[in-house]
Amino acid sequence: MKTAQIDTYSTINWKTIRNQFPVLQQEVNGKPLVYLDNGASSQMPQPVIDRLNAYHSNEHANVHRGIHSLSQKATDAYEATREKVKDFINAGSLEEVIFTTGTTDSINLVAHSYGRTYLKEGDEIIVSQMEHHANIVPWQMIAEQTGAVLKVIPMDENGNLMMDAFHAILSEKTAIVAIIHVSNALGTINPVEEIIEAAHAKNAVVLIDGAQSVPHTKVDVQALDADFYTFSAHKMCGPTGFGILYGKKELLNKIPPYRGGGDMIDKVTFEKTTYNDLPHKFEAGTPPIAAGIGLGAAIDFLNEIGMDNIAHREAELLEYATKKLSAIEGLRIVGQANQKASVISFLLDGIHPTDAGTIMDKEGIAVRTGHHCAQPVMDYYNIPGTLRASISFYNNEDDIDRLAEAIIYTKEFFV
Ligand code: C6P
Repeated sequence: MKTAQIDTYSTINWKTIRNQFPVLQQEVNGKPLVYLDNGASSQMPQPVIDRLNAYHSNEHANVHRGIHSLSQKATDAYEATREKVKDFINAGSLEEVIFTTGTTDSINLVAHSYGRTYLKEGDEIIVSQMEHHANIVPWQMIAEQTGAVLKVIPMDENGNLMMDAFHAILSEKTAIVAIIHVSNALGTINPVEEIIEAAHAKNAVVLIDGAQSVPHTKVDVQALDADFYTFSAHKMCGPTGFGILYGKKELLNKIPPYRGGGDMIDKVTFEKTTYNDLPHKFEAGTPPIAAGIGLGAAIDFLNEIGMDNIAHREAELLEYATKKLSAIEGLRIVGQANQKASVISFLLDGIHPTDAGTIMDKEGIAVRTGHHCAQPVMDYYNIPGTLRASISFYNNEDDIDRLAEAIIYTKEFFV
């Protein structure tokens, strides 16, 4: 990821930051925990946990419904998160920030609401070989219902998207381009600026799956000119069950609600229902209020460190880890793209990833094993899965050293 000139970087005490994550202070299987599964879910720092406790202890009430003080307090705290998200990703207005339950929910909202309304037979939806299932399956479902056709941008052996192929696939028939910003399985950072510009030249709408980018670098949705951008709170030091759909206002206004119920309506009669204004039109039912407030605290925490500093620290750790792991005989890194985020997928000669992951867990090392909800990536490499170390800014060089030691131990275990 690109990092700006960082004036504050040298003044940051990463140890103090790490100490704010209580989960990291424990032993697992008798060994100090090394948590390298941040791609699946990152950990919550004390200020986020404290904020959740404060809400549960003193502010719990439903939002947007009560005129009583507690409900207003909860609503204010919940809506403050919308303002924080708007600033965090530089959305044009609060109306463009839709609260969902996560990236999967956000993509389904666009696929079902936009897709079902505007796609017709013969239209094309472009995704890539390295999509997470959440950015494949909803589009397949909509393609089946509408007669639209799914096209796939191939990738090369290193995990770079083949951009010539993308430009060749893109045509007047392309209605939607739905692309992962950073691959969860390979770490590839995709050239989304180029993809968005080219797609817009053909009048296609672009959705970017930012689940693995927003937690790790500064994202400016207006500078990108993304039409839709999606991400999850639990991968950015926030709680589970909460996520964001950013959408351009004119597009969100053009599409129908995804789910019906309380809060998303203006007036309900048995003859006809009219809908609430943005953003509430897409937010039916009681939301995960605590999780939303928790995301606000997580954004404050990330902002205090600075997203450029976070990107810089993770790039340092990625470089350290790549060198360290590359030196281990019989270890193959899967995904060596030109631009990479702090994810290392790897294989050990002759050892199934699940077996290796089990031994590493005994050593207190948490890595993910399997297909990482990206089976087409595994099919491409003709492998059942990988081991994946996904690194966060609160990891350190000791964690990487422990990872390397555990890998060597695992290799010896299976000799
Ligand atoms: N990837 C991983 O271990 P949800 O579950 O809705 O918060 O996020 C889904 C999702 C969508 N896109 C990308 C790029 C993702 O990485 C994920 C979640 C986790 O890689 C769990 S499979």
